[in-house]
Amino acid sequence: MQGKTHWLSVFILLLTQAQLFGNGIEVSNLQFTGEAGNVADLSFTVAWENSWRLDAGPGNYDAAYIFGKYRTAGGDWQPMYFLTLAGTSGNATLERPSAPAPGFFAYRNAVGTGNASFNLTVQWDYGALGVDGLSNVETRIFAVEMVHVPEGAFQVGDGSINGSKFYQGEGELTREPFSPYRIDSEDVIYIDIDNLYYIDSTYSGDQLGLLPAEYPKGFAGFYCMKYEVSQQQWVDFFNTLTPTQQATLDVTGPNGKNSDVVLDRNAVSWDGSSPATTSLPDVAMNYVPNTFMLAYLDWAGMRPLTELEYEKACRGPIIPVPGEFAWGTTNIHGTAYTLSGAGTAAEAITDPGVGTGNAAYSNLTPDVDPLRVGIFAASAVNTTREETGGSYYGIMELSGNLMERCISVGAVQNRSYTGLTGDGRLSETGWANVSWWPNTGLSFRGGSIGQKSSLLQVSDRSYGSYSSSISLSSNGIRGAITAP
Ligand SMILES: [Ca+2]
Ligand SMILES: [Ca+2]
Repeated sequence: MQGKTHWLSVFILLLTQAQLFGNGIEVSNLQFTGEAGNVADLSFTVAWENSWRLDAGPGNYDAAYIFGKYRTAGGDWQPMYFLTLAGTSGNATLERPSAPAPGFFAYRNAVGTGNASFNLTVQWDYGALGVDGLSNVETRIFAVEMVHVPEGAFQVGDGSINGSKFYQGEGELTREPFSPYRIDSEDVIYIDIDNLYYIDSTYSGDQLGLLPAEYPKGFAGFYCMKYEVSQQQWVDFFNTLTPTQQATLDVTGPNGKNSDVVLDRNAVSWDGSSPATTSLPDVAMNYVPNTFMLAYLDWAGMRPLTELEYEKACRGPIIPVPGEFAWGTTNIHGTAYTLSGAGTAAEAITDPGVGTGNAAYSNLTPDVDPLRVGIFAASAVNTTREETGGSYYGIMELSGNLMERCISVGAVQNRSYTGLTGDGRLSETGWANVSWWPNTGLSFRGGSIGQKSSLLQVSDRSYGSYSSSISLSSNGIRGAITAP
């Protein structure tokens, strides 16, 4: 239920030891179970709660995205690329995304809901990497909950044009009524007054250009993280970096929150040499500038969403409702929330709205701070889309909590984006180094803890393209991967 990346680390000499982390997605029983010709069999169990595969409604499924890192003799961590994948429990479908993403997906091979648990074995060709035997090898396997968004047509914009929302241009700027813009392929989209368009505002974007065929438009299927990245996920990432990379991506440093104390619930602390820690592992990770977000996604073998994919992830293929939020209606709770179990994995809201939409926004959270990921699904009185805040496909917190940074339609360096994923490796200094990934001009979507409700609307583009990469208490991280 929580959006943690849980990793499990093992030395070959300690095969029987397994660590379990929290109550979200878990990796356990990690061990080398065979070895032949310098190719090792690596086996483990991945399990999480509230999994689904549906044949009606959205007709989609959730999945674990699994990737590994290894190091030898305490050296630098490197990504693991697996030769072959095998589901040994018989109930999982395994799927590898396009190169260079180093991980793979595991999901239900049949319709069902509830707990998922898969026993998996993958083959790792360590000999090809020049690794001399397994005795000094340490491996960590990470798992992230994701949601499959199927291929299909949909619409962007909701029929209103305030907030520089997308609409179908009809040649005259002021002509009403406005229609959403339908996307029914990955073909080139022209941005002009006769095609995809939006009205000009301070951060709307340049109203120019075209989206090449390679730019992900949301028609093709993709996987989207079920939750915003948590602080534990960030710390797990940070603690696999080299000292040079850590100096670059230190959220406690001047490019982040510039403090080791808890600030707006960012509780990440780092003394410059020991592993970084957080006392709020389940709370969404904030204070990350664009460059930090992109580094995380490159390391994990993921990529940013485009703002078109963001609207698809929220709305699905159904007809847009003017002013709708990620849960598909315009209803939204307006009274401050009370927390129980604050700071724990079981952090919950004791007084969620009933029969209306729930989200963290407009000062409704204690001290205007972000909440733990997945809190609304866990707290809802009725498990409706409104009360859980869930999107059409079951993706959480797409409206509110932290802002969703997406690749914009409205900036030239963003329109060159091709949807290439990271390869699991950062530059020596710690930056993402994926072709055509922009780090400025991004679209800040879905609103956040301190913002008014209109900014939480699915189609709102008040920050359709924002010029700089800044560290804010209200910006977070969410990753995607194009479906193979
Ligand atoms: Ca959000
Ligand atoms: Ca890279």
